[in-house]
Amino acid sequence: MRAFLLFLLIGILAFCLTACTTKQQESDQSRTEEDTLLLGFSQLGSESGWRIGNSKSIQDAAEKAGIQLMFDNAEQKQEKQIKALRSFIAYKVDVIAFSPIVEDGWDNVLAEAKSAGIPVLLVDRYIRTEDDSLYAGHVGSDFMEEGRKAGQYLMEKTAGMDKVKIVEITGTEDSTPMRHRSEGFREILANSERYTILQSISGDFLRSKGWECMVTLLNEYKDIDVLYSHNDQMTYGAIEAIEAVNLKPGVDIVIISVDGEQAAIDLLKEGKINCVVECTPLLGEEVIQLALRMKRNETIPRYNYSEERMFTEFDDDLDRIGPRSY
Ligand code: GZL
Repeated sequence: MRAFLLFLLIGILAFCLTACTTKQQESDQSRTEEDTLLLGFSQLGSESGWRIGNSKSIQDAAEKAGIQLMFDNAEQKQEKQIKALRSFIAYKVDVIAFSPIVEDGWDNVLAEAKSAGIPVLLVDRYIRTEDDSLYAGHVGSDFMEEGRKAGQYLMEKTAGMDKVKIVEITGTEDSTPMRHRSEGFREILANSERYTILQSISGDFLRSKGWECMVTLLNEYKDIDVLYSHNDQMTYGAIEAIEAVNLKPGVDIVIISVDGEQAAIDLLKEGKINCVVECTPLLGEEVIQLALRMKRNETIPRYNYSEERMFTEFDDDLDRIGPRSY
């Protein structure tokens, strides 16, 4: 009898152990399946330290998560981005993510992704479309808020001035950051009649064009009080042009810049830039987590905004700003 009971006990234990192991294997297998991800990412280019930092952030996060990443750099050309998206569709990736260089012209290719059953995540910039079903959500900055922050700094900086003459060097025409950084800035300045925007020229987020724009503006206007530049790269070019005519950036011309690259923070500490509105490129972790959720057919939040700061000459802790990774 004792032998029978012992045999029965061993049998029950063996059964439970096998069941648990299989369950664990199934769980590992299902978790592995769920968490395997082939992500197609179309990056718009390499135009700035911001963009290079953004690409690195996404590539590093994909490697850390152990997912497969098909990464394409469109070198500032929308047609190359569209071609990359079509190749991702042909390759039957699980999820498509991309940073659209401009807001218009995406409906056809995104309709093809939708027909192929591939969900799309917008990264950094937005598209303009009548069909909201063409993408699942967006992750990146609130560019309107960045523009408002620039305006709020300027209101504080120029409180004692009765007339303030501003020039603006904007980013890529028809891109979301260009449109919204302008709009948010003007929304704040509209509260006072003291501000005049003398001219706004696109520098396409490029250092060389930032220099060209500032040379043109300095030749045109002899009484510029403020430069509002939509990214640090164009600001560096503008500073070169300002110094070439023996004006002091940050003193003779107040300079507001956006991004928060290391070089811009260094210039802020030197007093050559007065305000740096942060726009973080470090979106990789969130892109991967959102893409994994999309792979699992989860509904993701439509808007996933980054937390961002502003650094100005009025801060008493500039020396405590840690190293920037872009
Ligand atoms: C903003 C991003 C912009 C940066 C520029 O999120 O799209 O593009 O501000 C970059 O530096 O070129």
